[in-house]
Amino acid sequence: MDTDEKTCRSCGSRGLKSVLDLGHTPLADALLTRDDLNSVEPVYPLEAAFCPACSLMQILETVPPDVLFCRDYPYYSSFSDALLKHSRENALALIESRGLGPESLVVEIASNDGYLLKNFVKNGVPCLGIDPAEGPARVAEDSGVPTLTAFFTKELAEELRGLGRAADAVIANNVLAHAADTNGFLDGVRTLLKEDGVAVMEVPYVKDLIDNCEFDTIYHEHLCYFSLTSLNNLFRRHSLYINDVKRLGIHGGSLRIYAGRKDGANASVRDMLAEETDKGVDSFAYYDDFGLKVRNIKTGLRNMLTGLKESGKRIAAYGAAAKGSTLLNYIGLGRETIDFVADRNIHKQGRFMPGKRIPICGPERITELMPDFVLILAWNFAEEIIRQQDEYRRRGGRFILPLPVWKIE
Ligand code: DWN
Repeated sequence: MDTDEKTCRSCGSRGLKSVLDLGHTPLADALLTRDDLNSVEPVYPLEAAFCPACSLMQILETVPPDVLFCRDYPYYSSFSDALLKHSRENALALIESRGLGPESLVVEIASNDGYLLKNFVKNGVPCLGIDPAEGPARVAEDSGVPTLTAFFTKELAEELRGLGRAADAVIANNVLAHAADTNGFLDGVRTLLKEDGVAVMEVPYVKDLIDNCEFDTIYHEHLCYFSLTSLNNLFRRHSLYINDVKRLGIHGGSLRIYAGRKDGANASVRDMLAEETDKGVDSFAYYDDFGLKVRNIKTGLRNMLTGLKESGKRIAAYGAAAKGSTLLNYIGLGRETIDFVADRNIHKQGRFMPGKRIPICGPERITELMPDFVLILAWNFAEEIIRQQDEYRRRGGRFILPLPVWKIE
């Protein structure tokens, strides 16, 4: 795609520079039903580019949000124990550090199935979830988490504020990167925040993505790939100030930022901004050879897997993750190489992976069928997954971790 036609999602500048073109791909979370197998899936351009003006990496195509996140959205956060533990610790730390109680209000944008807000409900802190995906929102409501089934917009924020629902804390984990209107999203957050309120957001960290070649986390739901520099440029344009930042291991490496209406950046922010400038994360050169590295990974991974298959080995995969769709479609391997994908999310079982149409089943199939190898597509949860598959390992099964360089465990 000619990047000259496109303007930056954050600052509106032209002159975006292509980083990696993954071609036309199906939607990573659009898992197919058996009936869908009789029809052609829609595909969309998937190309990442860098904005030299504000240092934001982003994809060029915007797939309509109601196509991505509403009907049948299959992602439920509660199917990962590690994520539940991470979220519980985040919630309890916030209650403690902000002195939240019965008079407070916590709003979570992209609250999914209530996996995080349930900790506020349990501790008597009034909260409100906002999520457009009907399935997860229903699960949240059924578990006692008040939830609006809606996209978060500046207009919704103004409506809530008008109803007196100003927030002491706005939590937005793994959603800022998904917002089709990045600037409107931040205007909405500021509108919702009380004068001394805090916005707490987690986003995948682009430095980890580039350093560890996590190209599979590039898919149409993820419109932006943030560094602290690009976040800082974006937030300040909306009179929001990042005052604290933490690096996290979750999801292959993330940032958690704490922002507010007042400017009071602490040393963690100053130090990380300085480190990014020192390493060049704020300039295109940092991203320039990413495409070549990814193409080499594709060749190596594809050759290893096809080699195992040609030698008579049986291979399955674990984790019908969105990142798994990107990886399988990019390396071009499907049912001729991988027999099935196991996943413990019951909403995904019985469906098929986008593009390669590999069947998705429950994890019990692994010890039932005993494939020689299991490729872990949800590598960000590899420790938790491998721990569960102890019997498979004891019976001689082996795992393949795909990135940054494939290895067999
Ligand atoms: O931004 C997003 C990230 C945070 O989560 C969303 N757009 C969509 C989603 O991306 P993903 O699907 O790549 O995320 P996960 O959480 O890495 O996917 C893990 C998959 O593995 C899920 O389908 C659940 C499954 N799983 C499992 O079957 N057994 C996970 C664990 C931990 C397990 O033990």
